[in-house]
Amino acid sequence: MSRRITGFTPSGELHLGNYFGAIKPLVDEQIPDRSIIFVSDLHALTLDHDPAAVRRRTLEFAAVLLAAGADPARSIFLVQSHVPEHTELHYLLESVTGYGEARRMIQFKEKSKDSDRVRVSLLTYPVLMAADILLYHAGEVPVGADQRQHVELARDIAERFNAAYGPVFTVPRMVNPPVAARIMDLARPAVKMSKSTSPAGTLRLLDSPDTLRHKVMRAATDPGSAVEYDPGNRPGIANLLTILSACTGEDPADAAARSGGYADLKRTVADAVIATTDPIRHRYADLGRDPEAVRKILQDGVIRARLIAGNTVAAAKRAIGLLPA
Ligand code: AQP
Repeated sequence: MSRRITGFTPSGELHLGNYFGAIKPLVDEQIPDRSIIFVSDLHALTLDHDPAAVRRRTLEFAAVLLAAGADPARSIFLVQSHVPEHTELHYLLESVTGYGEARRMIQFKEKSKDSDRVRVSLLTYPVLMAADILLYHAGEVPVGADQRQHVELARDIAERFNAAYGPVFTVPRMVNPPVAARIMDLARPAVKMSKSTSPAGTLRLLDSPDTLRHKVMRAATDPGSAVEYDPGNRPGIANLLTILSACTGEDPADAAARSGGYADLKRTVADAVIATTDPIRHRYADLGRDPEAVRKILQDGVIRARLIAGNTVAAAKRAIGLLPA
């Protein structure tokens, strides 16, 4: 059985899109020594960043992920920069990646377009993401739909390396959740909910119940008043129904049929979001009282991760032609 891996970049605050797109699919199926969850702190250095905020959020992300169900007894749980093999493999993989390939990444194009001081790491971080995945021979990568191109790049790099230098890497595949692979921003349903979009449109996992309710009740809706699941023509309502479906497991069209109008739907969605996130907030509050326990879990994770990662890097170095020390 192959491993499963997913990571979270401490560039803002974790939200419901992160939860349904990647956290829940991974924590629901944790298998000892087969599941890897990490805080991708190095990815947070690709845009202007505040060093103190990245450090603080890294520990906060670790605590939120634990509160959301990451179980160190069943998963290897780590911070990316604590395992130097991530960056070591990154360089080796850069040596089998084309500049044109990296430049074609949609996230690079979007995040670089309004900046005149683009960091080289913004161009190359998808290769680091390939290293994150290939390092652990992960066959499955549970992620949201926005990560499709990056996982495809990881596949291409693995196949190219294996063909040129021998079979070192497992070729990964992306796993999307059946619903909620792309939750949209509540205030602007044309863009995905994200750490860096509008606070009003982003349901943060640590938002208070009142804040969550306020944001849902103010969500942008569509002209008309019928509650129908029609993502093409009624994106605002479809997004609310998708969120409801992700929270309750009910089919979005069935939820639409049961709903008594926009206000009624919003009340139901707010209740479902609060019920889903309440246990996370409570466990987070408990963990917050003992940050040392979180640090200890991360230290254990590094030891376990390096046992796998060290072997992969050694094999990759040998295959690509480096003289063993
Ligand atoms: N809106 C979303 N719906 C479903 N899945 C989502 N993911 C992100 N947004 C949604 C998934 O969450 C995982 C972690 O994402 P990330 O930390 O790597 O960063 P990201 O995709 O860049 O997340 P954001 O929130 O959009 O951050 P910013 O604004 O900083 O770029 C990934 O599996 C992602 O697919």
